[in-house]
Amino acid sequence: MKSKVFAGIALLGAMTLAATACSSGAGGGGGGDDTITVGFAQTGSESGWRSANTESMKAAFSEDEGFELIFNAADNDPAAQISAVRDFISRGVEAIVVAPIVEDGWDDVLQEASDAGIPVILEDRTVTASDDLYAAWVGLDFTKEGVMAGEWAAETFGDTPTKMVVLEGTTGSAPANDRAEGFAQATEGTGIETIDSQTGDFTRDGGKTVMEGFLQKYGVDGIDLLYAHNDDMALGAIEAIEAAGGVPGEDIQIVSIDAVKDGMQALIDGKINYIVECNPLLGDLAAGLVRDVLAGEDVEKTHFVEDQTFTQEQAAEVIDSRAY
Ligand code: GZL
Ligand code: ZN
Repeated sequence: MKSKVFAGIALLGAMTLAATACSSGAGGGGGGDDTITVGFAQTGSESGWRSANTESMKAAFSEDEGFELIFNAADNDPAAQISAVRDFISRGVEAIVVAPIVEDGWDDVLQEASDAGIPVILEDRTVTASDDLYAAWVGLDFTKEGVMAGEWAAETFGDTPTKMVVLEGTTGSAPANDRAEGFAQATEGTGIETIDSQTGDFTRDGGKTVMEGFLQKYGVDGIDLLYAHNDDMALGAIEAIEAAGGVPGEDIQIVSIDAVKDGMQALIDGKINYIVECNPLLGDLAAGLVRDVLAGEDVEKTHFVEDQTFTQEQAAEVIDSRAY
C-alpha cells in the first residue's frame, strides 16, 4: 500500500512540475526555445479605443513576456483580416489571436486553423461561428453596454417625446449589433423615437460626416438626442453640431460608449452627457489564455471584463488616474 501511495505522490509532483513549466510559457516554444510565436489579427486603427487595445496587446505579447508577436492591422477590411489569419496559419504560428472586425464569415478560416492544430483566441469582438472553432474569447458585454446607455436615456427623457439619431458602429460588428439591441431593450416604452440611424464605422470622420447629414436633414432643433456607439464618432458629431451653430450636450444631448481620454474630456466639458466604459486593456488576459491553452489547460470559453459608467462629475474625478 505504502509504495502505491508514494508512487501516486511522485506522479502528482512530476505532473505539477511539468504543468508549471508549461504554463509559465516554457513549453510549446517553436524550435526548442521558450518563445511562443503568436499571430495577432487586429481590426485596424479606427479609434482611440483601438489604439489603447493595440498598445495593451503589444505590451502583453512582448519579447520580455516570452512571445514573438506577428502583428497585422487590417484597416477595418474583413477580407484583409481573414487573409492575415491564413498567412499566420501558413507561417505555422503556435497560436492566433483575433479581434474580428465583423461577426460573420469566420467558419472556414477558423476550421483551417483548427485543422492545422493552431488554437485561436478571440479578444474584444465575437463571431457567429461555432465556439468549437476557437479556444476562448475575452472581451466586453456589448449588449450590457447598450442597456446601460439606454437606461440613462430612459431616465433622462422618460415619456417626453424625444427625437434620437444613432451613429452605429461598423456594420456587422458585434459591438454595433449588440449595443443597438441593448439600447432598444432599455428604452422600450419610453418617448424616445429613432428618427435616423447610420454607421460612422467607429471613426471620428465617419461620425462627423454622418452627423452633418442628419443636421442637414433635421436641423439642430429637429434632434434631441444622439446615441453614438463609440466616443470617436461622438467627437466627430460634436464638431458637426458646433459647425451648425448648435450646442452639443444641450441642444442635442449625447450618450456614448468607450470612455477614452478624449471622450471623457468632452464629458467634463459638458459636450457629452453620459459615457459607458468599454475597457480596451485586454492584453494580459489574452496572453494568459494563450499560455493556458498551449499548456493544455482546460480554459473557460468566455471571459467578460467589467465596464462602468460615467456622469460629467464622475469623469472629472477619475480622468487623471485613468490608464487610457
Ligand atoms: C469595442 C470595440 C469597438 C470600440 C470602438 O470593444 O470593438 O471598436 O467601441 C472600436 O471604439 O473601434
Ligand atoms: Zn484562464
